[in-house]
Amino acid sequence: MRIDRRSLLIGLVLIAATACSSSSESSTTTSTEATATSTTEAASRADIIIDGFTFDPSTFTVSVGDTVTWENVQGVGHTTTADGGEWNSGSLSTGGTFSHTFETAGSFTYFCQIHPAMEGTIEVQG
Ligand SMILES: [Cu+2]
Repeated sequence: MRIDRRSLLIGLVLIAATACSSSSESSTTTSTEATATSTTEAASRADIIIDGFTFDPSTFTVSVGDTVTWENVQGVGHTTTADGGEWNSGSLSTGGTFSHTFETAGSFTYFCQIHPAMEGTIEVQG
């Protein structure tokens, strides 16, 4: 009887230890989620996000003198290249950004040299 009771106690201690370690695992998961959130906030500082083979938003309106920033968040290289040659980012890898300042008013269309079906427009108001 005594031996049975002792092994029951050992079993309870093991269960408690397991419960303890699984609760510390879940707090680790929470801090990982917090890090992911701040990464998303950093990405949202770009004006135009390149993802899913699209420029988002595809039409973006600014004023003369404004700087537009693109960020590629897709796991594929992309460029932002003006049809009229005003700018060309070259290939942006994942997480890569490119900025261009617009000094003249007008409508500027651009595309991705790697995937020419990707198109966008910057409307610059004087
Ligand atoms: Cu592309």
